[in-house]
Amino acid sequence: MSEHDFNTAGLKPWAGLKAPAAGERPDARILGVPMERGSLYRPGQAKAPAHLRKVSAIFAPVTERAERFDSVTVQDDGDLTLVDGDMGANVDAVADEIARTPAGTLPIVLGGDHTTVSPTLIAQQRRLNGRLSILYIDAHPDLNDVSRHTRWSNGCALRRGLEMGEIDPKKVTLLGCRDYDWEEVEYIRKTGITLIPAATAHGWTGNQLADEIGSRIGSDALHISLDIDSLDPSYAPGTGVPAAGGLTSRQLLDFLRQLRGVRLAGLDVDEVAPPLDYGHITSLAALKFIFEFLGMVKLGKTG
Ligand SMILES: [Mn+2]
Repeated sequence: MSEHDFNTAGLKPWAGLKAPAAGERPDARILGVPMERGSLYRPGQAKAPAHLRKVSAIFAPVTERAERFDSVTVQDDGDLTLVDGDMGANVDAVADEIARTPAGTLPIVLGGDHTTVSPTLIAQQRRLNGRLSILYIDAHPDLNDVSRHTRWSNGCALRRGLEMGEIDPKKVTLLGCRDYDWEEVEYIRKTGITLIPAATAHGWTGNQLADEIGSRIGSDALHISLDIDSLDPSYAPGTGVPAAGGLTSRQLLDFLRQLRGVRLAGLDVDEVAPPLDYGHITSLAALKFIFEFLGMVKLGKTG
C-alpha cells in the first residue's frame, strides 16, 4: 500500500450500513458495472466500482448537515460479470439484472463509462411502468446517434437509453452541459428535452432546480444519472473527457438537496476513472454524492 492509499483495514464498505433483515427488502441496492469500452478517448472507468466500494469504508452514515442515516439498509450485489465487448453486447443482461431490484428499493448503479446509463434507464422504465423522469447531470448530452464510429460510445449513451427504453425525451432534464456536438443540440430542440447548461446553473439561486423539475414531474419518480464530468475538472480531474466551466461540488450537493421533496427512483454514477485521478479527488466527490443521496432516503419520498 502506498502513502496515497486509504488504510481501510477493519472498516466495512458503505459506511458500515447494514443489509436488511432476512426476507426484507433493502432501501438501496448497489450494483457495479465495470464497463469502459464506451470511453473511446481515455478508459479506466472499469476500475471505478471496486475502488468506490473500497473507499466507501472511510465514510460515516451522517449527512453533511449532520443528519444520521444509519437506519438506511444497503445490499451490495457486487460487480456484474460482463461478456467481452461493448455495452451493446451486454445491454439486455445488465438491464435485466437491474430490473430485478425489488419494488421500492433504490438501485444505485456504479459505472463504468456512461453507457452504463442505457441499461439502467431501460430497467427503470420497466420497473416504474413508464412513470419515470430523468435528471441527467453531465458536461455532455450523450445524444449522438453514432460517435467515434460506434452506437455504443458514451457519447450516445442517453440516446440509446431513450430509444431502447421507449422513454419520452420530454421527461429528461439535462443539467451542467457545456460541450455539444451540433447533432445533439438539434436533437434536444426537436424532442423537447429540457437543457440547463452549466452556465445557466451557475447563476441560479434558491430552489430553481427543484422548481424546474417539480413543475414537470407529475406523479413520476426521478432517476438521477450523474456523470462525474459534470463537475469542473478542478473538482473531478479523474475522468475521460473533462470539460472546463463545470459545476462546483458545492452546487452539485445543493442541487441534490433541493430534490428532497421529489420521489426518487434511483441513481447511477459514471465516468469515474481511478487511473486518471489525483489523490482520489474524483472518487471522493462521487462518494460524497452517493452518501448524500443515501441520506435523503429517510428525508425524501422514495419508490
Ligand atoms: Mn456522459
